[in-house]
Amino acid sequence: MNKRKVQIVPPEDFSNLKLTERKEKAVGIPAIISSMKHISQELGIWQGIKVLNKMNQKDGFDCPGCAWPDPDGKRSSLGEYCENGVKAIAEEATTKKVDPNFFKKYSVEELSTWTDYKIGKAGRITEPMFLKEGSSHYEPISWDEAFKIIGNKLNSLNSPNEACFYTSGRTSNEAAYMYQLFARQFGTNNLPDCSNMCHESSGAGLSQTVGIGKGSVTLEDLHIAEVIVVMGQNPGTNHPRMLGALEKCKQNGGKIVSVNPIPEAGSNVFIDPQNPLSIIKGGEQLTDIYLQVKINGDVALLKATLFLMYQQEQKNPGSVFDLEFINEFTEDYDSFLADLKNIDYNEAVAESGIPEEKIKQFAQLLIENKKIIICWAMGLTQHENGVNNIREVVNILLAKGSIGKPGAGTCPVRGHSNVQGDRTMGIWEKPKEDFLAAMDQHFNIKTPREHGYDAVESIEAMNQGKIKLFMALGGNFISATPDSDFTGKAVQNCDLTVQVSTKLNRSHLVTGNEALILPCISRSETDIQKSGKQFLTVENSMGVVHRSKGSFNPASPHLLSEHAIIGGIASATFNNSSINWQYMVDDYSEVRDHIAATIAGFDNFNEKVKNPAGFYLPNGARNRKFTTENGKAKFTINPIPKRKVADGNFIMMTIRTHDQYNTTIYGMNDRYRGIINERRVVLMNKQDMKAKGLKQLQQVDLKSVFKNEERIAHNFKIIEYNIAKGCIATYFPETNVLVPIKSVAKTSNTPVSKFIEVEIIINE
Ligand SMILES: Nc1nc2c(c(=O)[nH]1)N[C@H]1C(S)=C(S)[C@@H](COP(=O)(O)OP(=O)(O)OC[C@H]3O[C@@H](n4cnc5c(=O)[nH]c(N)nc54)[C@H](O)[C@@H]3O)O[C@H]1N2
Ligand SMILES: Nc1nc2c(c(=O)[nH]1)N[C@H]1C(S)=C(S)[C@@H](COP(=O)(O)OP(=O)(O)OC[C@H]3O[C@@H](n4cnc5c(=O)[nH]c(N)nc54)[C@H](O)[C@@H]3O)O[C@H]1N2
Ligand SMILES: [Mo]
Repeated sequence: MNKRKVQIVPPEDFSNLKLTERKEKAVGIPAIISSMKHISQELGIWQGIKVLNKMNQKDGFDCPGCAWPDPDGKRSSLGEYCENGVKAIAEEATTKKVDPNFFKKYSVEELSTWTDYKIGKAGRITEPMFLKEGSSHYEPISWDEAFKIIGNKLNSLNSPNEACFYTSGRTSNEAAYMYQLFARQFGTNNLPDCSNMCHESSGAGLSQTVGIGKGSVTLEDLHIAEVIVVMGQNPGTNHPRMLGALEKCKQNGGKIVSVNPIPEAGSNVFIDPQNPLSIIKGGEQLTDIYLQVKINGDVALLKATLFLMYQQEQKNPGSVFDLEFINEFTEDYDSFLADLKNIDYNEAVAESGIPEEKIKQFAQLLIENKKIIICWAMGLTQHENGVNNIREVVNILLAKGSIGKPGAGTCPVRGHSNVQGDRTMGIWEKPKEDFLAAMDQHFNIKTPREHGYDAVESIEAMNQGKIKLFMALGGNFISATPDSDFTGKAVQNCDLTVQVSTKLNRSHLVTGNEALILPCISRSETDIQKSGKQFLTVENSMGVVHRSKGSFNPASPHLLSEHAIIGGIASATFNNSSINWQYMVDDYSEVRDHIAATIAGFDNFNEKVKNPAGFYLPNGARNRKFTTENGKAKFTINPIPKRKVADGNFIMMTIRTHDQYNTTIYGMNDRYRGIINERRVVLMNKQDMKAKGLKQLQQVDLKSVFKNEERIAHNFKIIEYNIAKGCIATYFPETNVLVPIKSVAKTSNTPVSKFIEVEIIINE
């Protein structure tokens, strides 16, 4: 048993909160100033500019931030990046170092009392480190010894299923492919990933209805859409380059609808920092209709809207819905209609929380237009009914025939820059039979058929002592997962935890009995192997696979690539392997040849990837070739969610600030929301504050209530905010301690991070 007394959750102290004006406008000059500040603090201005000149260019590296696509054609010479991409690269290319002296100076217990911000700012990890059983400090270890420890441990397990291999979505296609192959050759499908906590509901909802778990639109489609609906997403912060696409849509006469419990900055006005005219003009008003939905009121909103659309359709059949498309390409339209006719329209309006007038405006827009795109992110997926949310989105698009034609379709906006590619490469705990069969045949191995653990199941298995070795290829499992205390203790049950990382985070401090840190080179850095300089490939949110090539010196000469680390572990684990792991490390095109032989859409991979703009993967929904069982897209019936919270309690969503990348805290400001230098805040509606007798900046604790279980987080300040009534917002990961492990989405098993019942307790 692990005796170290480490802190699982970040310290609950306040910083020094300042409130400033809330921003209606996104990007513009303040964004340029903010990016430059981050880059000069971390790597100096000249090196910074050199690095930025390579980001998202055809001969450069893919931005390590979000998965928003690059233009297929010419790239802007002024830079293809955004403020938050700059922060992401500043964080990665920092010149600060976490070296063996650092670990000698600070014990893991001491480091665990630091804030996540301070931990992350310590710098890049320079050498492999080992935390021995009973030891308080990490010590340096050679790569060979580290690989041996892992190999020996794996070979000592009673079953391959006592090992678990997590992936975060920054990993390249080639590394992801090697990693899943390694896990399956070893004998387990325990391959949880960050996607389990992210767009898993999108994958499930879309596969069931249109036959592919990915979106159907391209970047060009957004430019020519007549209506773009942005639901449960904050593009101004999390996908800033999407604002440019929304702007193009507007300039072409399109309309933008935003559905969100809070009016997020970027969705209102966008100032293009690369366009001096836009700066002078004061930007483009982006949102035409803002619908302030209650948290999880989306199905109710969509149903009320469909009801209004159908009323119009009945008057003149075929005038609103695309009956030709429905007849030829879909099924279950009749049962969908039967259900729609019977809904309680007034209840649906009330449950959405939106004034009826606004819903009518929205319905009218959808009635009048035929090229509709619906974009969404975590506001739809991280709900108990997350899968149903996506299915209801699909219902609207199918009714309008708005899929599989230019300017129309589904657009789940992905998070991590290669999360979609990792899944394509087989990072999945529930692999399909045809995928496994292809692996077996190509490599002459026998991959396991039994499904593995996803992220939540892994935590439960660790809690029950069923996992002895936990390895993570990137990410920050401790802080990204729900129920921090429960998860932390579960991970501490492991014999050995292994983290392949660039930077220090809480998962290096809350560990198994023994722990290894294996530091790797990052995307912007040169990767030289036996056959010479290597490049990687990634897949963006729209299914374009393209290469990414780093060109800067690695942060330390001791770093290995993720590929070399996986290859090293494989060589230390298998004695007589039918797979030549060393070849794959020596030359990544070898990995691409294996991918070409086993994964659909990658034939001639090494040839195709020579095109600097990359190539599109097959996508049936894009051409109305729905890859469901019978080839038809499916209408579905999704009831309005009924979950209520007790009187006086609130529904809490956990969201990102403008200054973080998931658990990496770039800075302490949430500039657009006017919250400076504090993360322990609760955004709350004025009327709710009044009803509860709460004052601005009142100090409170938050207690989450779930099926007679209680969880508490201390010290938050109330901030009056324009948020839907009955709803509050706090920042992730500080409030992950309040997300119950058993509160998960049906089918996708995604933690419900956007609907947490909370009681507010005054603590001063
Ligand atoms: N700079 C930066 N970029 C990022 C990330 C980052 O942390 N920083 N993270 C990356 C990752 S992994 C991901 S998955 C994406 C996340 O991108 P987002 O999904 O935009 O991230 P969140 O902050 O979780 O924001 C959720 C949004 O949904 C709204 N919302 C919450 N509940 C509901 C609801 O019930 N209904 C509706 N309609 N809206 C709701 C919230 O108000 C918020 O605007 O961004 C990626 N890009
Ligand atoms: N309450 C709540 N919880 C959430 C969410 C939420 O909205 N609310 N969002 C969920 C979502 S959408 C996601 S995607 C997950 C994110 O879960 P994760 O992907 O596990 O977390 P990150 O914070 O993105 O991981 C950051 C770490 O990755 C490592 N890293 C960075 N770059 C590289 C690299 O190039 N290689 C390697 N090997 N390591 C690297 C660094 O060490 C860094 O500390 O969190 C989920 N958790
Ligand atoms: Mo994500």
